[in-house]
Amino acid sequence: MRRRSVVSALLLSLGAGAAVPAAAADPATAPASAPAPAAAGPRPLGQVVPVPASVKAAGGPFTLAEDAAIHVPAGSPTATAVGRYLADILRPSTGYDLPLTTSTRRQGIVLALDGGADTGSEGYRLQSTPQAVVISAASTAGLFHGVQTLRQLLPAAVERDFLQLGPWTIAGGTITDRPRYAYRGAMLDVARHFHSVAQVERYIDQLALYKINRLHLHLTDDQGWRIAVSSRPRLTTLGGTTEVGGGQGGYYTKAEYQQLVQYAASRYMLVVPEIDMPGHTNAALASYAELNCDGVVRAPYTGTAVGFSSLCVAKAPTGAFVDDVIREVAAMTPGPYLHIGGDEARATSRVDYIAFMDRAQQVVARYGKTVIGWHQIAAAHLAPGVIAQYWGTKGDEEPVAAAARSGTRLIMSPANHAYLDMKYDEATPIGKTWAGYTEVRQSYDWDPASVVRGAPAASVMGVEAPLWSETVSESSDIEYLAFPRLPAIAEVGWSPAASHGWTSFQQRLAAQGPRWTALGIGYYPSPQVPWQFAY
Ligand code: IFG
Repeated sequence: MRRRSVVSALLLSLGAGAAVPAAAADPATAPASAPAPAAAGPRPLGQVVPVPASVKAAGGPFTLAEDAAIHVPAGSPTATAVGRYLADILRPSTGYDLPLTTSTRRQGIVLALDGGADTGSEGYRLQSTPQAVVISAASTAGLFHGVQTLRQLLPAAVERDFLQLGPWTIAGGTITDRPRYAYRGAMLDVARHFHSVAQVERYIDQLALYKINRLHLHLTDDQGWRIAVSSRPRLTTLGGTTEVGGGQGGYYTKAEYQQLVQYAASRYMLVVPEIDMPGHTNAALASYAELNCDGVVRAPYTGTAVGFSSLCVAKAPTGAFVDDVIREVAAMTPGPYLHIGGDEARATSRVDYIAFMDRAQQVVARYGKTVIGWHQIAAAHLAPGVIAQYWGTKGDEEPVAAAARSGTRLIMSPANHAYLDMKYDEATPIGKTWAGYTEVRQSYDWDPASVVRGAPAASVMGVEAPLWSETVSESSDIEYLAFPRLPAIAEVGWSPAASHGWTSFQQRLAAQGPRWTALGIGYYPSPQVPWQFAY
């Protein structure tokens, strides 16, 4: 008997007929010792988040065999990397070898770069028959997104990193899928509290499960500067050593930033760096005296107020500073976007704000990047191609709608739906309340195309879920606030508007609970969701 079979037999003899009951997110509601009910048949093909564009159940199920292989196309190192990513997920839990092979037999799991044009640059087709599961796409990004769907079609136990009992069965049929929006982002504020490379990589892996493809890093603020700029060393040697609450802070060296960029890229996520200016700049004002109008260096700040700081727009050193920073951040960012903030510049006069933002846009363009700014940037003269990120709650900001009608594209992050740092309710131990308590249904029930009145639906390029970190210092804090609301926003960004429906989403979200438990994600067990605890 092969080792695996011995272990499986042993587990069976111990009566662990079902998967070991998952530790429920809320011990109070999970049965104390009752074994989880035996695994049901394969989950329905469409029980996936985000819901696929098209699902046709048909034919018998596919069951992963012990001697199955993962077939990858020859001559594509990036497709092979997707195959290896999938193998790394399946091997520990199934105990199967799952070798990668370039043989063209359609048996086992097949990743094929031959997607029909109808799945676009990020979509895929997944066909499940008793012989094979075939994921085909026009790009490796599509293969990667198809793999996320494949993961969710398998029992949640597949996410465990130690041997589980199968069977590993997927319902028969065909999924054809592609995203509604091209920009599906999550923002992590690493300035208020610093989050290490490992913490960010952990979040990247969690975001990938829901086909998020943009990671916006809020790198600078009043409380800390988190990205090394060689021509301005004190930004990190001084500005990087503080954070909210007085902790030691931290920052990414250029090598560490590159590591994050590459890790995100391996999960088909582009990094969008944000240098917030001219407000939210106390860390810079504490590092270089000449950036202050009075020439006096500011004291480091570890509180949570906003709107009190401003670069001195009129002074030449400020222009030189902006050029140094944007030049170096652009050079280390392969993605097309550079976010220059622009929010809450209450200590900057309107005239200075417009002058600053007009000039900053030119600097970003000079270094070959596309500007993203918080929607207040619409007060300035927006160059063609500039993107405004909407974070309001009322949708009545006419300058934003006017800019959109003139060609500015919008990323939707309405704070009363998409801000993951909002408390769920008054009992939530961390988070803020200024945009209102936000339960998961509120994060789900909105349409990006109708958030800003008067903005053409075609001006919306996507959605983004910001997570501000005034009250967020650990991965457990990130996960408690992001799950279950991030998957809701991911579905809003990926799935067709016509498929939008709380009842369906609620059921599909409930099935994600055991998956998060298997992944060690301590999620908020929202009372709005009929959570499943067995897998
Ligand atoms: N608004 C500020 C953030 C953060 C947030 C917390 C934006 C664009 C409130 N600006 O959101 O810096 O403090 O919810």
